[in-house]
Amino acid sequence: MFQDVRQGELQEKTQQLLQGPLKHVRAATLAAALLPLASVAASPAAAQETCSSSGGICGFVWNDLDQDGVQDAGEPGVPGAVVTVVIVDGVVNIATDADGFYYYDTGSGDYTIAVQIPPGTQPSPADAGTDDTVDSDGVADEFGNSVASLNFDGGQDSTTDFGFFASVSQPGTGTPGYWKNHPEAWPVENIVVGGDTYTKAEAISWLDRPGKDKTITMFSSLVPAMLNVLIGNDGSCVASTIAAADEWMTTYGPVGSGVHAASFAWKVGEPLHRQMDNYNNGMLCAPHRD
Ligand SMILES: [Ca+2]
Ligand SMILES: [Ca+2]
Ligand SMILES: [Ca+2]
Repeated sequence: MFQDVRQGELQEKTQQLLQGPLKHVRAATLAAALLPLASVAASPAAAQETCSSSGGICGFVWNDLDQDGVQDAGEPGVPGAVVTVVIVDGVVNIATDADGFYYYDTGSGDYTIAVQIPPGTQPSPADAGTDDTVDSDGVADEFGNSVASLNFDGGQDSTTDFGFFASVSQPGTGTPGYWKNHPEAWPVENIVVGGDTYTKAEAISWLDRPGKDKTITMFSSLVPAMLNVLIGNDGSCVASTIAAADEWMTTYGPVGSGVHAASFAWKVGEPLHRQMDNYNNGMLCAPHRD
């Protein structure tokens, strides 16, 4: 009850600020400005599990520690997250309170709710499980937000929540040119391709060697893909392709065997090469090193 009253006061102060001097302040600055206010309403030690306001849209922004997209006991809220509510005639920026809740007092309508992805995190999987009251609803857009839409039919709606978890930091992928020119960056002294062992120097001498031999093309995307995984990049999207390409090199290699572009071998091999090329250029599940 006491919590409700303080929460109500906080909302009112927030609204005054939003409609007054802070109306045009950038979202991030606004979040910082509202943070001290939010901490006034900090709840006792036990984390709240539901919104405490009596009406409008509210939701929970939380640290989804086990990355499953579901709010579990012990997963803390993210205070001070920047929440943008898109309304008919514009946008309203608010911030989550000290417990990770956001509140926007409004009437029925269609809303889009966007939360700035906190630095170093990524959104949880959306709509995991069957219970909308405890799942995460946001999906990443290309502007650094996690976005959900809500058809609000009045009263209170507390189902639109946003989970985030810490991104695993990856060193980033290198292209054949990078691995050819940076022998010091190689994590191994020898590499096995298609059952044959190459020293680092031998492998480098083949990388991107000009010519029409497709075993060189395959070697030049396969070896960098292997190295990119070895140095700690996520290889989940390319693991089966690497295995198939290695198999291809066993069948049609070793490198320098003179496979032509018009051959059946390359009909099978080219899609593998393209996939690894995309991976090496940071277009798949690991970022480019630049
Ligand atoms: Ca979870
Ligand atoms: Ca949902
Ligand atoms: Ca939900």
